[in-house]
Amino acid sequence: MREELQQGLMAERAGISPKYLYDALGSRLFEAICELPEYYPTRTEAQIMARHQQDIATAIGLGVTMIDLGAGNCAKAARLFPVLHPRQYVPVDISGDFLSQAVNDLRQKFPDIPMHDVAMDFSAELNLPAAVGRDRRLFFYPGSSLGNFAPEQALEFLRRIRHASEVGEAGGLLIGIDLVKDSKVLDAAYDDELGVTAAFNLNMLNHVNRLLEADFNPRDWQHHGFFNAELQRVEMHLEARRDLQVRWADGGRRVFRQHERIHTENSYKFTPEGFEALLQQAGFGDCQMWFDERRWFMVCHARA
Ligand code: AVI
Repeated sequence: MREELQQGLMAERAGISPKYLYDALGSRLFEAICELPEYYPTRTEAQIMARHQQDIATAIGLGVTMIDLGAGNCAKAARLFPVLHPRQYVPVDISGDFLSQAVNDLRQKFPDIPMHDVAMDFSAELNLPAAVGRDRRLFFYPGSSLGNFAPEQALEFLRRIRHASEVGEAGGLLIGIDLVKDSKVLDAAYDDELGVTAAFNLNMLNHVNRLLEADFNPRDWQHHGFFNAELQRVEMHLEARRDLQVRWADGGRRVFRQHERIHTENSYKFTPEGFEALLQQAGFGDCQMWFDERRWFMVCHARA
């Protein structure tokens, strides 16, 4: 971790992986982002799922093993239980303690659904325990989190999901995908008026300070979040407000000139055609898509 962080900071174009956005405070700030009027993805996806839940359930079929990637509080999956009636629910998340608490609460509400929580960094590997059903696995990956992978990593990740969903009788994938749209909408969603996204981005410096014993002062940095139309992605950066020097343990240091930036996140946006092509490249078969009225977001089911 320290090695990876130092390499990123020393690179000619400095960068920090977006996974460092999520310490305890960062995770709370992300929850607050999802409530912002400008950040449409969370509520748009929920509307699509609610409006089309019957069609979604018909496409998937009843009695699947539902594997929820990045389950968090499990709320998104739980909303589908009454129509999907999964045979088994398998929430997967890197934060094991938080997950088991959420699953315990959920067991009270849905005592008939067997649940098996898995604490794992699924972006690195997808080796599920033997207790997870092998037939008709439905991988659930909402929130357009796929957009935070670089394109080649996204393809690799989709391939891994496809392999894992055809170990027994073939299953599939239910995924939420954010779409390319007017750049004004995207700019506002990643640079909101209250400055919550700015705080989310700047908080990463406090996290890095703890991990690396570094001396970043968040007040010296400014948040930028904007749509890069050429690369079809929103980029987040932190820009130095003045010439400064950052030091960290083991004698590491870097000078940043005023306006020099650290790249902290990409959030790729897709077209329906582009995403369908990506699914095909990953080896998926039939695909069905549901949209909101503005076509800002889509929910997609693909067969393995
Ligand atoms: C988690 N992920 C899908 C969010 C996104 O929209 O890319 C993270 C985020 N970054 C800034 N705002 C939200």
